[in-house]
Amino acid sequence: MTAVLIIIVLLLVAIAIWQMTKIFELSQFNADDSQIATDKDNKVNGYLMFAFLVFIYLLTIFCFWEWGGVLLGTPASEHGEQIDNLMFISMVLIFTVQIITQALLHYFAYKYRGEKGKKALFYADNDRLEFIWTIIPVITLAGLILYGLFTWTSVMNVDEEEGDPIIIELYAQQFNWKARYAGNDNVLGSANVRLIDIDKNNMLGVDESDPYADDDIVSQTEIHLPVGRKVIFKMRSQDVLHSAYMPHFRAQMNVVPGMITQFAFTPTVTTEEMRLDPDMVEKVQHINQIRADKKADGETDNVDPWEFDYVILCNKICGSSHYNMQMKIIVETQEEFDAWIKEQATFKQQMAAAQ
Ligand SMILES: [Cu+2]
Repeated sequence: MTAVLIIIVLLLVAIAIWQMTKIFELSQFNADDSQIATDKDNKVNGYLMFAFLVFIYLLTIFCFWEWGGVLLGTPASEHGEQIDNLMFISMVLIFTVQIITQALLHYFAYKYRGEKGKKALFYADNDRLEFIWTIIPVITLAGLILYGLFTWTSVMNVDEEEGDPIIIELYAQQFNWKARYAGNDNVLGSANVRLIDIDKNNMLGVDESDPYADDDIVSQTEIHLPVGRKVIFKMRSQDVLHSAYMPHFRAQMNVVPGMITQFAFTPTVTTEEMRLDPDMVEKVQHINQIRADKKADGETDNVDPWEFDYVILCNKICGSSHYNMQMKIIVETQEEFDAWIKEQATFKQQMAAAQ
């Protein structure tokens, strides 16, 4: 890879030197003018502009056709729809403006191509025109920004008093996630990296002397969430900057050493229901097809058909194993959730067992 880059750089440097000598020659008095563009050259360039326009339109259509299927699909949280709408409206605006301006840009490049005897018109200014092309973007962008701000404020509602939320700590560490449930009192016991005790498997540094910590429950492998109940994630990082990314719930928040960040949402679709979602069924089939093809080509011996699960991923490049920093999230009914949480050992029980 480095070798290819070096070759490309050397090639570009050579082209630059060649072009500069050409400019130097042309600027000489009595220079040979065979290199000055003729009407025919300008016409060819004008048509090439049109060809480029067609190329970028076709490329856009091809990208949608080929990779449109990797979009996220049905949102699985209450606020997910709002985020998707904001994204959709922004994209429609961007694509509309892009399609129109590119067509105009390339058409004018053709129409006003160089021609012998053709002179550029000196046009000082036009207040009305300038007013129009200033005010339209101002109104559009102001509208979009206001809409985005309102969406942001409504999504970032982490009010602990509202809607009986369940409180979970997300603990990030190179290169894994851990979750700590606040337990029956729904209050997290205090914690500090200095209290981490590997012998007792107290990997989150939870304070044993804090009574609030007694009923906390630490899960090292998966997060269970009851459907329809608001959850507030309080995030801590042990080492470097991480980012908690839960794409299906349209949730992302940086996890910063030395401070607690938070994000709240209400899951609306259970894992079982999402597995039956037509979009998801198609996506899973597609991935399993790729696996089967790879298996047939002898590229892999991983034959297990993949089954959909929600995930939390790390979205900050935090080190060598960043790519695999993830944990499974299971959204289930309240009864299933209660049954799972009952089986988990509390922090107090865990510490007592480690004595
Ligand atoms: Cu990370």
